[in-house]
Amino acid sequence: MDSLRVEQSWFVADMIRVTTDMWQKGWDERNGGNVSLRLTKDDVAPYLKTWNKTRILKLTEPVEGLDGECFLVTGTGAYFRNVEREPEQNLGIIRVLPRGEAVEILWGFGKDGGPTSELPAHLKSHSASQARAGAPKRVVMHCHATNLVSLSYVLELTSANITRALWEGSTECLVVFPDGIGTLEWMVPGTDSIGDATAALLAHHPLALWPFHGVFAAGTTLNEAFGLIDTVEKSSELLVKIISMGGPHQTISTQNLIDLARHFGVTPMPSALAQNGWRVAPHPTEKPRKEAALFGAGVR
Ligand code: 2HA
Ligand code: ZN
Repeated sequence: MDSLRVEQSWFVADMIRVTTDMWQKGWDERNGGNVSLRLTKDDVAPYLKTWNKTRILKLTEPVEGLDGECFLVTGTGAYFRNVEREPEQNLGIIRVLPRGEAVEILWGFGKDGGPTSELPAHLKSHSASQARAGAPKRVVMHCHATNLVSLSYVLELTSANITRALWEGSTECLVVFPDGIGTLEWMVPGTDSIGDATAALLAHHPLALWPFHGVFAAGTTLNEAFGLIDTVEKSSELLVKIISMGGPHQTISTQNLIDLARHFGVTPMPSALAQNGWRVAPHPTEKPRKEAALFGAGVR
């Protein structure tokens, strides 16, 4: 009898597809980006017996609320470009051990590889994102979405301002992410601190911006997490073009946003709805001004 191979499972197939799409989008140069998918007991049950050479990896800090949970995760140093060709080298499956102090590597990551360097942010975000309403969030996704990262150099970095700009960048955005995008300060990646800060944002928003670096999304499926980032990135591309053309001459108004929210039955993030338009940060060579340039609001 042929032995059951996890490479043939729906979850490895879907992970290959999404990481390949992310590579082709240009969001994951070199080893940039990482993805984790929570697996159910039913997902892993058929394969558990075939995984008999496991390794233990101690976590830098214990993680709460995930004891016994299994995740399919991209590997540290893994190039998304290579996931399709060598899934067992570039992906792996981990199980969180009791007390959340360590994980057991059940499958993958080559001979001596391990899970993504951003594992703290992933595990903490898996835990925290369950606080949001709706179906369980099984996916945490990080990448270097080009236009969104570009915007982080120019827009005033508050969650309300970035959210408002993205909502005005294209009409579907408010409907796709009414809870907006949270924004961090620049922080050193791969640390427990950036993991804690990201998880705190993903308890309230489906998305978190790491300025000058990338984005995190927490979604119910790989498809949904990818769709969130794709939508944000489309709006960001439009905004980059709009700002490059000198800024908007007209835009989606606050009343338009209210009408959209009512029609689609969503509740917009209050601080982003209350903000009148969106702002670019003052250029460092500009003299201090009373108020930063108002891009959105100035065109009503
Ligand atoms: O895995 O993207 O943030 C490489 C990264 C770190
Ligand atoms: Zn990154």
